[in-house]
Amino acid sequence: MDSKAQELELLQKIDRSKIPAHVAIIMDGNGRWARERGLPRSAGHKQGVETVREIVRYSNYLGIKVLTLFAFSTENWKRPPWEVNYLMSLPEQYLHSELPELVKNNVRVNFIGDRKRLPQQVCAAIDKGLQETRNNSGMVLNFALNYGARAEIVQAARLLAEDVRQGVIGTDITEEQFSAYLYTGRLQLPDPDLLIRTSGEYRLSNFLLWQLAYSELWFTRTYWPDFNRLHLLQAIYDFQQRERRFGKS
Ligand code: V07
Repeated sequence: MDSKAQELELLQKIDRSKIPAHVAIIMDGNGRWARERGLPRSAGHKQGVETVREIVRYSNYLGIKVLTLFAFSTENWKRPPWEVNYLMSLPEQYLHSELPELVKNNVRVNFIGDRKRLPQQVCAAIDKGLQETRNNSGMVLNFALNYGARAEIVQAARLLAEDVRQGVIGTDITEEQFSAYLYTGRLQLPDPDLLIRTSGEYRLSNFLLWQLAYSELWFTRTYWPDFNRLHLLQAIYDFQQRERRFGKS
């Protein structure tokens, strides 16, 4: 069966009224994809950007409301300088080629992470993306860059402590109040319904620890550069077969 036929078959099995509102993806396996082809790691990242283009388009087509992509973790600074430099060129590259289409398709670009360590050129590219899409009302495309969940939680605690000190709120903190201090709370993003991780690793790797509390988790051995719309459809189909209980018995 060719991939178009497989796509149509999966689309028929999927309940289009129950598409997960927020899908988050850990895009792993670019390096291994490259190594297995005898290519430099940068070639894997380059192909990974092609996958980002395809998955963003298709997510929008499916009616996903929020797509969060883990592009660069706070741990990724430990990689060799040439690789970090290459990775830091990707936000600008991606936005340079895709921003007109994102604007046209009513996609709103968003960003979570610590801007402080990001190079100026990356911040400028992000700002341009935020600025040019800020009035869009369609899918939110949320890039996690220099993101770490524990740092996010600690930073939320600091902001909250300061508000307590200033008497803005009391000390009887609720989960809802706390959530509001996270990156995702400040942007009013819902928690992810579905987390996808590629490349056969079964870890959260310090990604959205608070927000993933009740998310369905879906793993595939497929490397990110080989991930395509069929994998996304399969993940959504599997998601729809599960019964979400949110801690209820
Ligand atoms: C990166 C490609 C995807 C696989 C994972 C690592 C490599 C898109 C972006 C991006 C980020 C911000 C933005 C627009 C695009 C990106 C990095 C790495 C650092 F506003 N892909 N991608 N950023 N990879």
